[in-house]
Amino acid sequence: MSTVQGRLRIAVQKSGRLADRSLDLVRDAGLRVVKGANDLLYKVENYPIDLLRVRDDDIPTFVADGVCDLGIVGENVLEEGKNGGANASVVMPLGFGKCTLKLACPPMLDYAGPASLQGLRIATSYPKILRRYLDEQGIGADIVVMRGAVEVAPRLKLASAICDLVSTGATLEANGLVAKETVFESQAVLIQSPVAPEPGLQHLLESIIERMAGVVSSQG
Ligand code: PRT
Ligand code: ZN
Repeated sequence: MSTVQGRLRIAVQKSGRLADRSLDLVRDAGLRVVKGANDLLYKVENYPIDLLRVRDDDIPTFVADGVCDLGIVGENVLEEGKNGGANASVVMPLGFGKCTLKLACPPMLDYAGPASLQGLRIATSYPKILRRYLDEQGIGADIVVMRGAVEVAPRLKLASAICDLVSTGATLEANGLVAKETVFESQAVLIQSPVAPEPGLQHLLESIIERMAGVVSSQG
């Protein structure tokens, strides 16, 4: 059962690339959002719903654990955060926050396909997704985990290649890197908890999902 009696919770990114569009979606679905007592929680005036505003990395766990009933997060973060336990499930893609996790390297690296990465060091913030890709390709490479500024790794000789999110490609270009392989395609998704809400809120949960689906398809 959901931890807060009588109210649904939706986890959204507090600030960052998905924050505005997530709030827009919630509002377009007919939820009147007002600031709560603190920055962490926004309240919905016209329904028993709260928005929990957090780091995007925390959203999959909150939803998986039933601390939140729904969440809006990048598929890349969801995928990287998966573990052996119960996971949040994807309800639908939302059509924003689109980006691609790509392998990229400096032009001087003699690149002739993924096999060229054998035995090299690759910097990324997505070690699990990258490892899975490398395993599928049968490539043994060292993964250097960096929380940010992955694109500087080759210049600093921390790694020979990187695996990072790309949207416009401007960051790769500014750092003299060339995209080579697509590892994972991502966009924002609505995720749902494996933990059911209390019975009285089930109908509201379903109707919120339906309204969001309506908003997304009208934008498609
Ligand atoms: O603070 P918090 O932890 O919540 O946020 P964050 O800093 O971890 O994430 P944030 O706000 O940067 O991104 C949130 C989500 O937006 C990501 O998880 C992706 O699902 C999605 N997204 C879409 C992107 C991009 N596009 C993107 N371009 N996330 C990051 N980038 C970065 C990329 O890492 C690289 O540094 O932008 C740079 C490349 O952009 P281009 O346009 O130069 O190619
Ligand atoms: Zn984050």
